[in-house]
Amino acid sequence: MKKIVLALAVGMGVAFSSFGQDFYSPGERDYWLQKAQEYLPELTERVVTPKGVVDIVGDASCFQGWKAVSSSSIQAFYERPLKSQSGVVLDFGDHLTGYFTIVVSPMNSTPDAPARIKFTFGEVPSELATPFDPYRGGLGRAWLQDETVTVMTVPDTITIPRRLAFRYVKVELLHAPNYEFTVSHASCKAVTSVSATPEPLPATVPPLIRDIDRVGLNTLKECMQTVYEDGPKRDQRLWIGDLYLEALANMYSFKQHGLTKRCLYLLAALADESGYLNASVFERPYPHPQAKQMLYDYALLYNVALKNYLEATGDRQTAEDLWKVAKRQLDIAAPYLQDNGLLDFEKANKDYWIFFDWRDGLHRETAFQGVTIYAYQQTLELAKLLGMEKEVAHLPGHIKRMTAAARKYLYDKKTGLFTGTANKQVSYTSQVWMILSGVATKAEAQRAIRALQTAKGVVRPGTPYAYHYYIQSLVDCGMEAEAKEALTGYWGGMVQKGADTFWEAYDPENDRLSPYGFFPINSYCHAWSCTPVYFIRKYPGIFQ
Ligand code: RAM
Repeated sequence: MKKIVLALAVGMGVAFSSFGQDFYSPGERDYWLQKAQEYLPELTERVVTPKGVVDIVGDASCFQGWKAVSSSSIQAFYERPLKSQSGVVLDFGDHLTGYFTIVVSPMNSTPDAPARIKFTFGEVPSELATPFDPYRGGLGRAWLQDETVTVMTVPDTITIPRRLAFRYVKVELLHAPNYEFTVSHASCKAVTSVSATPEPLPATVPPLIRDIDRVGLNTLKECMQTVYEDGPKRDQRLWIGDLYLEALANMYSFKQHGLTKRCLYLLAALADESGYLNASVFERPYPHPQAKQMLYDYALLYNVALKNYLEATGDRQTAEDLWKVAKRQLDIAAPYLQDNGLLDFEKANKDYWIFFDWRDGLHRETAFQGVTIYAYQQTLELAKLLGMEKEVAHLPGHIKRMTAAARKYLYDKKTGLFTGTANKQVSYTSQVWMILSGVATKAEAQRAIRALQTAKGVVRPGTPYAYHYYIQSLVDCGMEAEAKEALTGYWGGMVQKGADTFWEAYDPENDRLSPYGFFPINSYCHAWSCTPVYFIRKYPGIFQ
């Protein structure tokens, strides 16, 4: 099977060149794909059974207004006919990613018709209580995890074909037949490619930090499948931005570097003909990219991920193999660099999806300048590690010029805050990227962070993704107490609201925030929110 997939995918790789001029040769693409396949991890399987039955109860004080309250034992549920308890919710006790099975058995008469059962799977209680239809989300409705099964003959054992991500399962009887039956022996074959156990935290670490670390590890474990997925419920694919953060967290926990290597090669093999990386790729039915979906900042962060990988593993071969790809990503910025040292944001914004965060109205100009400088610096470091500085001899000059321009045009000395040129919006993200790129001095960085707390109309991060960079910027500018407070406040907030795994979007002031217009479609086990694992373990002096 593996061989067939590889042949198909390699065929695809070759096809790239037949469409037009390909920046990479078919041989390069095939080799990168082969390397990716070589590091395809085995999934470990574990059969998990439900811990009990719960009621989903409305409670305004709980996350999104719902909570799960233990109601009866699983045995009691198995023994009674489904007809008498349709709508019951089983609780597996923790977040799982895998395949759900249940047994349907007749009670005391001969089944004479099919049975129709609906299963609804939820990562969080609200998914079991919020009607999915009429559907009004911005992403495909089919991501929502409800499945109707027609059991043609009873007894039978039913396995839902799609892989699911859930803690809770609602079981409803649709169109009751003329006979009684039970459902029992519910189980989930849970899968992950994680097989290592990270080092335990020292006994002195406070309980909240322990909880945050535990939930972060759980999030990462669930997302580590045959690639670093962004979310096992949705989108189940490899995105560069998610990989970047997952790889960091993995580096300080499971240390399964083979998965990082696989993902770096896979992204390279599936780059656009221009040589620029597509922001996300799919493994199935054969490896292919989400074509023409390029995220400016993600493409540049690939270089940082490669540098981090080299530093963590010393695997020069991989870094050398992929250096050409990293070098090519630098060119993405080139057309936008103006004589004054500023990048032309308006122009780039037309050509690319410039991301940084899911937050409506975020003005991304300043962060765009910052991430480019940062990626240039990190790529220069990578070049130095590989002895390739000569190939990027233009970088030091660019970094200097762009930094000076950012200081001149984007910094408001009066307020101590960074804003855009025409758009004077104040956001966390703008300050953060001016700090990470070293545009702000340490003193300026601290002043900007303090000014954020009192400035009016500040645009706050909408996702743990953006929050990660905020914490990193606090660490980088020496605001260690603030970094700890921010981490415990934000991720600790999710823990206190009952998170088993960390969420894709989170605003402490708006539990129902959704980038997609309908919160049940959000992912509640999302890769990019696992990074407390990295902070807690990389900087024990600050966070432990
Ligand atoms: C969403 C996913 C993914 C992210 C992109 C930009 O679709 O949540 O994690 O990387 O957005």
